[in-house]
Amino acid sequence: MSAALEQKADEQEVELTDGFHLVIDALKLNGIKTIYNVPGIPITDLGRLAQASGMRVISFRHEQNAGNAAAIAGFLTKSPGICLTVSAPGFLNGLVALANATTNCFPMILISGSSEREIVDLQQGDYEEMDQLAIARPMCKAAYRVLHAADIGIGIARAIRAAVSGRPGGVYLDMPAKLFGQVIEAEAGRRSLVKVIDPAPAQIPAPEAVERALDVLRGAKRPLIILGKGAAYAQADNDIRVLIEKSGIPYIPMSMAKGLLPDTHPLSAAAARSTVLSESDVVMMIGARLNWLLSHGKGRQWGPPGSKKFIQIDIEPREMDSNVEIAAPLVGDIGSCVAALLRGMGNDWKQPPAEWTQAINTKKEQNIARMASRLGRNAMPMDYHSALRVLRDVIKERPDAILVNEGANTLDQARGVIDMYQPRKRLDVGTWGVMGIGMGFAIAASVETGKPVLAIEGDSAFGFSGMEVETICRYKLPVCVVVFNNDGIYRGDGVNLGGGSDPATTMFVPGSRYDKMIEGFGGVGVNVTTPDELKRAVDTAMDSGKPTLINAAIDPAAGSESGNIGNLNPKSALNKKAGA
Ligand code: ADP
Ligand code: TPW
Ligand code: MG
Repeated sequence: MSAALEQKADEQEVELTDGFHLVIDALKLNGIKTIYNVPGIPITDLGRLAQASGMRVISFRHEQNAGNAAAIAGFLTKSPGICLTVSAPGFLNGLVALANATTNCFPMILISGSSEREIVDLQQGDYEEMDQLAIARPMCKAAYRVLHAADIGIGIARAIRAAVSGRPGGVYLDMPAKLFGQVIEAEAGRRSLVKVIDPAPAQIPAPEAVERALDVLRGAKRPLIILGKGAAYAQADNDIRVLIEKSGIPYIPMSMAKGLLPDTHPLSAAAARSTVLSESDVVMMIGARLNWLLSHGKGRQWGPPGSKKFIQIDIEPREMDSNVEIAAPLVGDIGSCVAALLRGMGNDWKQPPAEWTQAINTKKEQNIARMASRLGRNAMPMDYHSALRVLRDVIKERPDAILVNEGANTLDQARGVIDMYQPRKRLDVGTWGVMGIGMGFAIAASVETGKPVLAIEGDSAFGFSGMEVETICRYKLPVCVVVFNNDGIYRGDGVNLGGGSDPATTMFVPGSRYDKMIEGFGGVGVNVTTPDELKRAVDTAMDSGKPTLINAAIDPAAGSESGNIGNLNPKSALNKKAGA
């Protein structure tokens, strides 16, 4: 504090504030109620004071998990999730989550404490010194630094706006240690705060773009809609359902768009996915990118080259033509675009030809029957399907529970087997297929929604964030983790090709008991080997709301290399034995 200000405060009893309080006040002014945090110099007191001020502060064991929690909080609420970390290593740990959030278009703000500019810029070797702003910049949508307490209000306003407007994404906010202790007059501080008005303004599509899209749709004989997680994020649930039902166009949901309409909806073509992708003539993407998850909109999966026209609804104009030509780009926010399409469709919209919908239904019935016979088997040891049948029933009985899912086979099989019934209830590895989101997502899902959470985790996937079961126990969250324990990555029967005594590179300790981990923190651990045991254990956990970890023993030989995406593995031309 400056001597003059100190004296003035003493003499006139002027009310003072400081950087710590201004950060908290700025967040609260903007409706932010929760911080996902790992304490340490220089932000320990920021967490404490935030808690003292009535904010919820959830302290994690590792910043990556706190960052993933903030990211999914952003997806679930359309308000940026806040992750708070210490400098250099804590910042770097959080950065993976920030980059992942940006890739997935989830709004979050990573606030990291940092060292003083004078020392960092001369590289004089401060405690946890790093030029964090420079490092964060290419990993996120925007990156800012605040140097003066009087700028905290503006800094946080800019961060919020950058995170949620247009295509949402991650924002980095650098706060050097000195900032927190800076003192200014409280009145000046109050005036410096900014309540962001309309942080994510509606982006209305151009009328001619709407007409163009409707023209292309009208000309379609075999139309298809693809719903992506942008559609789930947009929270235009009702209009999207009306659009699909009024148009009669079959749709497939991308993984995190499952449940936007119930997966059991008659127009869902998910069970005839390869048929509709290859045979459709017009495809309208709503909040889904033509990236690797849709094989870039080309190749065998999409039928003969030139056989399709694409309509794409997206808020990001540069997404158009990113992989293939978009015949009708519809740039705007999904709520506004879908509403405009509905208005333009009028009351005499012609449903797609019956041959198309009938062909899809025939295919669906075949595939559903095939799946049913796989699900009906009671393999011993359990395979993926016998365990997932049970979890499918759990979600059917408790459709408002949130499902978190990661792994390879554990992810791909669960996505196919478990129907979702409500929007934004399925949270998974997203655009990167990243491992490690599990416990962070589960914790934030529970904190943000108050709903029970079922996390279905491969044993490898779980390991990336498993220490956070302590956090789940500490905050007494209603999270039930089911570890699909097949003794390894993809499979538990790998061999050491060198013949030595070391285990194979993809193996873990066989017969591990992950359930014992949570018992150490006062949670409920259960080991199960049959579908009946699994069902009982999950039901008990979901009824009680007690933190629970169920170790589900899965046949080590049941999985396949990389789940459904084994084709993406490069193969050595020399060592034929290495590939699975
Ligand atoms: P998926 O993986 O489910 O296919 P993607 O993450 O690839 O979904 O695509 C989501 C898309 O949604 C992004 O291109 C993003 O710009 C867009 N998006 C996100 N929110 C909105 C919104 N409110 N309005 C329009 N587009 C949005
Ligand atoms: C950050 C590579 C993809 S899937 C996976 C790994 C390590 C684990 C698969 O084993 P799991 O599931 O979870 O036991 P299952 O049922 O098939 O046995 N590091 C990061 N992200 C990714 N995607 C990997 C590594 C990977
Ligand atoms: Mg495994």
